[in-house]
Amino acid sequence: QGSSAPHLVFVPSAGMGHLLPFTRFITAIADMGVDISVVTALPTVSEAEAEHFAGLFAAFPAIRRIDFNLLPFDASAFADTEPFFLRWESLRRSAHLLGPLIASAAPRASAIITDVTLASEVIPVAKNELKLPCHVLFTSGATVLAFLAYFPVYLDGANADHLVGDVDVPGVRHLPLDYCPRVLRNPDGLFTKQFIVNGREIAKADGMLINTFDALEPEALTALRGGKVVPGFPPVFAVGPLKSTPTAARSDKADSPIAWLGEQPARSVVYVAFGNCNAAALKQIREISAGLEASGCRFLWVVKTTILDREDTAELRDVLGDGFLGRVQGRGLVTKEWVDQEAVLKHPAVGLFLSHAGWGSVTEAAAYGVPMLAWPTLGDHKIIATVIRSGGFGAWMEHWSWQEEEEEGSVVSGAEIGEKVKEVMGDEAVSASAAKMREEATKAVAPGGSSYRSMHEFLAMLS
Ligand code: BUP
Repeated sequence: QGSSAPHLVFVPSAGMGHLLPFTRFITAIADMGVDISVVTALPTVSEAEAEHFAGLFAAFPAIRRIDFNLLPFDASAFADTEPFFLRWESLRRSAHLLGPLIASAAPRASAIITDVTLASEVIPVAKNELKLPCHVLFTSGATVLAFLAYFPVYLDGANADHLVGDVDVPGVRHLPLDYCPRVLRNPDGLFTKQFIVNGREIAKADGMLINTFDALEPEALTALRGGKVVPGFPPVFAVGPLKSTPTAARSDKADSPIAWLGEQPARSVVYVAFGNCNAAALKQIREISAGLEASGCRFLWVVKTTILDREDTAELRDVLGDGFLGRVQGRGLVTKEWVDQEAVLKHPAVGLFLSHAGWGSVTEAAAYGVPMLAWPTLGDHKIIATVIRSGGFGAWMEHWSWQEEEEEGSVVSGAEIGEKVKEVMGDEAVSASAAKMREEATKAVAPGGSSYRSMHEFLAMLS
């Protein structure tokens, strides 16, 4: 790049669900006349992330890497806290080191783009210390962003105990307590504290970048931009759907499901995957298998028995029970491997996506017009499921709860899963809405489209 190109310094956070949107955005703008540096926290949190970073720097040699050595972090004060929340805390507590690190970057940084989980620490470093504009790349949707931004305002007006109830996000929608991330019910929890400080601080950012598009989340985008959620909220740039990157981790293992899909009739396959962080209880996995078998549909199922960063040693045959794989041979493919999900969703053989409703999955399904059957597991998934429902491109079984690993609780029966899969597969209204969403997504990123214009407005603001 020429020396006059703006130099953007990206500060991603931990977790593939956070890293993937960053690399998608970075690779989308890599040839748009900007210099790019990426802060990489060391030690890396997982092999998947290390591979992902390595892939990015190998595919884009012009992108600079800024090593960020984290300070030792004693997590003993946070018993029973999710490993990712601890990792975010560790990043947050080292964030003051970013000032000198970024100050010494050459060419001089022109702006910082931070992950939202680090916002309350990185925005002050950028603005007060480095005197640089700071943008937030939000890794979920605009509806969830509206909830995050409004949540501290809601708490200020709520009772003194900060007890969480239904949250009416102005101009967006009424979110019953049950839709809000369950972890927020613990006012003293680490995540709750991070969520509140980040939610307050993002109002001071110079811009919010989101992997969404106007037709996918019209209410939330209009409300955020109009200052209805939080008055004076920063400019919101809806720049999606962002395409996957040629560096996608482990994409080389993707051949077999794609080859298998090539042998299946159009729109005949249910793709079943619940993201990186959601392992179902064994008894629920058995019911899903019964449901898929009973549905009579073809299926491609990514099974996870443990969450990311723990070794998944269970044998599929033991997990799925005797005879299942034999009975569904030819019409069902089950894998524990990472699949190239975007290639799957893009494939004409796929007719339905049974999903946990993670934002990455929803934007990919919307981009390729694949109807969804949402089975939210945790975190922001129920809020995201409201986007699927209001967009009409899928169904959400609100009463289907999710038990993780060995948790006790009621499971959703195979019979019910099978019925619902069949029903949504055959639902023409849902198919039509999904096809319409794909058209809108395609229009949004094409020259002149809403996301195309948003991306260019953002880039113009940097110069
Ligand atoms: Br699993 C899996 N292949 O096998 P979400 C996931 N992905 O490409 P998250 C694959 O990971 P939460 C696989 O395409 C998507 O971009 C998928 O993101 C890709 O869920 C991403 O859907 C998954 O946002 O869980 O982040 O795993 O939402 O709970 O944080």
